[in-house]
Amino acid sequence: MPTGRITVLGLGAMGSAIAARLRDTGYTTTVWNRTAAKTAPHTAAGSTAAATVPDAADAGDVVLVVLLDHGTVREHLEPAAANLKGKVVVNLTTTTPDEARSTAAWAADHGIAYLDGAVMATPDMIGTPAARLLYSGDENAYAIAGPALAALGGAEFTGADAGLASLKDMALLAAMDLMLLGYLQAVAMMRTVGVPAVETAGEVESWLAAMLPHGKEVAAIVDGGAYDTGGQSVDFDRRGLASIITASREQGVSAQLLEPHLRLLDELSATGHGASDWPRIIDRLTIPK
Ligand code: FVH
Repeated sequence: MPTGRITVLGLGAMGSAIAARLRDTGYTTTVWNRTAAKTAPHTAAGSTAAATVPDAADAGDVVLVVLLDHGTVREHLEPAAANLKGKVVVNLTTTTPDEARSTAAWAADHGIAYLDGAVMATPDMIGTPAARLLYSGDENAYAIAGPALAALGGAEFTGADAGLASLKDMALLAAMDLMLLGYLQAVAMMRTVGVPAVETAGEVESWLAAMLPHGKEVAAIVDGGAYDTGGQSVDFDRRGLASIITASREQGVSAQLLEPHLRLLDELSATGHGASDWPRIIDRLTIPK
């Protein structure tokens, strides 16, 4: 039976799933939520409800924060700083890397061991091997909270920079976002001739599955940094993309998702890199600090 007192701040969809999983695993759990009525199913199942965040902080050795956003987290943690001193706080709320670093600095100033987490899962996946949770920040805090965190799903410590978990989360979400927009572009094009989205979805899935392994080749070109492998070039890609844009427009479909990509390739070509490997586009994505 696990020992340790865990507090969960926030009982939305994700916080509720996390509190339930920890309770079911055998942890003594205290919960707090702005809308107090949401604590009822948890107290009925064996958790204790705290009336205030400071009370909730007092009741746990490890405090998991699953609130809406960075502002909400700081709004509720700051008044409880004295109660959190000497404890482990694991913030699973989605934040940006710099927001995570800012909360880590605030925690350090108040003697709080801070871990920032990123949940790569939906609430129904919590407690299953399909859930992947990333953590960064205080490694000692990770060692203390580790057994409880392992109950939530696959746990990975990504490094001492508190922003790393969030950065990886955001990077993977960026990849997903652009991929799903590509899917919608294909659906929009095929819909113009009456093909239902579900049929195009199957086609896109097979096509992307065949193409995805090439991602590692792209990565090798970027890591090599020379962009001279003689593979698909910027100018070759420009011609291909121009055709896709024209085809979209011919079918009455906007190309506004594709146009920024073409602009980046055009910029590369105009600066003398038309013969470079197309992944050189990454240079256009990097903003000098
Ligand atoms: N749900 C998911 O699939 C995703 C998976 C990836 C990571 N996210 C992040 O997890 C955080 C919480 O998400 P959630 O799904 O639990 O969100 P909600 O169900 O909307 O619950 C939000 C909770 O935040 C409380 N809250 C909102 N505003 C305030 C406030 N000003 N003061 C105090 N608490 C606040 C809200 O309380 P209430 O509305 O019930 O009173 C909920 O407890 C989030 O960062 C996701 O990005 C989940």
